Amino acid sequence: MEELDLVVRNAHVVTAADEFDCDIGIRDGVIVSLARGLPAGRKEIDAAGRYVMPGGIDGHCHLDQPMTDGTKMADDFHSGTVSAACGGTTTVVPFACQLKGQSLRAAVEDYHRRAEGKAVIDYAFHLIVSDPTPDVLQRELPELIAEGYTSFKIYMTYDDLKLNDRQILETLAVARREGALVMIHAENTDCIAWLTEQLLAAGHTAPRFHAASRPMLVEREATHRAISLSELVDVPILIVHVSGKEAVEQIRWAQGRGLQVYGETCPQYLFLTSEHLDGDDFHGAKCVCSPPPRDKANQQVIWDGLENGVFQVFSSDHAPFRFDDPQGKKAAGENASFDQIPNGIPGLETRLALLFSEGVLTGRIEPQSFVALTSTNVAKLYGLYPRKGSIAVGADADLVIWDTDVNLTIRNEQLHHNVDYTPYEGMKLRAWPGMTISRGEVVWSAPHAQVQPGRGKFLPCAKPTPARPRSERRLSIGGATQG
Ligand code: DUC
Ligand code: ZN
Ligand code: ZN
Repeated sequence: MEELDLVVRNAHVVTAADEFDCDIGIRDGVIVSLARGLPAGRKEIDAAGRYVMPGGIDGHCHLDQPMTDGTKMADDFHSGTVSAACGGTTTVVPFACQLKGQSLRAAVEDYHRRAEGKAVIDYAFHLIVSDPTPDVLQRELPELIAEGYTSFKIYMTYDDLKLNDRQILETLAVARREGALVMIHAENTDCIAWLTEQLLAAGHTAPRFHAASRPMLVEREATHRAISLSELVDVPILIVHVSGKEAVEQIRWAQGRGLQVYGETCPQYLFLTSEHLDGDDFHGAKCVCSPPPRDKANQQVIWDGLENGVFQVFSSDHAPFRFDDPQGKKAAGENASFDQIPNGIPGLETRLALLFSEGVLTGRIEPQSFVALTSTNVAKLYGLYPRKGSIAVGADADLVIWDTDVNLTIRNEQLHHNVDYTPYEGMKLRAWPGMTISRGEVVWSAPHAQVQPGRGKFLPCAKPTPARPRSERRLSIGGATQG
């Protein structure tokens, strides 16, 4: 047998399906053997006693996304992917966002330019469709889906992004025809606008009123509407960044009716509450994101949803704005009203360790479910599986080797993003990736990043594995085929 480039020895491998002890043999960036007692490789890593899992895939993060309001995202494809790698993530899927009036193709080309030469781990793109003109729907979107941009996000709120119900239906119909997966930001825009107006008129301008302007009801109503529109068109959808009980109830209801409605949640809905928006001196702006964090009872519902299968994916929704920066949270001034604060919080680097520490090590979440939520299901939903998202012969050698004997306090100064704060400052963790391997190369060996800008490769995506309309789905049981 030709010599192996790397052997990760004595690994305690966890995949979404299995848990077993073996050596992992890697050649040319690909896993070529899984066995005990593999011959020596050119390089050896001893993982004895440690969990080795597929590298994380962050299926929802915003990097260097052009903004129209004078703000600027703090992370580009270099700092963002370094930060991801140091937190155990080996693939990111950020958004090529169409600005109104712009062609989708121009947005994609612009976004490629932003990534090239900078990314240190592999990346794919979702599209954001904000201007579904006839040309976009009939020509551009189908062409881009065929070229490997097989998922796209649509918004039900934000003035420069939102689609009305008719536009959503037309866009969903293209997804159905072309086999793409649609991610939906579900919040009722008119309710938010009306509540915002009321709050501002009453002089309630502080960051904490951001949460009051987007109560659970607005998310529940839009989630229900998104589900109904997708049912009408008969197309799978993913409801992204679900924040609490009422939206969970809608998704569970849809799933119970056999609809292909998937759910995503994020660390902010497990670890933050609306009280984090309270801080003095405008500090609450650091946790302004949409939907907003809720309360402890809703956190519990989100934990339950991760355990009981309502959610398929766990993403960061990393949307990085610096706090003390005129292009960041203070873009409209030190004491801007809540509606002028850019939405979003950082979380690429802390996503996996937070869930591992508080989910797996507390026994709330099985290790296999952790892998499914943070890697395998993401790869399947976005057409990156089986190259990504598993530890299997033929898969890319994207691995994370966990240190689970640590006693760590999250400090922003130890993170690698370009944001001047983390919402999780001071939180205690019992696990952190000791090593991240991307296509057989060590990119993070605690406490050092070992990265080469531009080594990350663009990944065209296949059509998503489960994204088939109901009418085309067949479940094969014991040879019989059911509709
Ligand atoms: N909400 C979004 O929809 N996107 C980015 C950040 C946020 O808070
Ligand atoms: Zn969103
Ligand atoms: Zn987002």
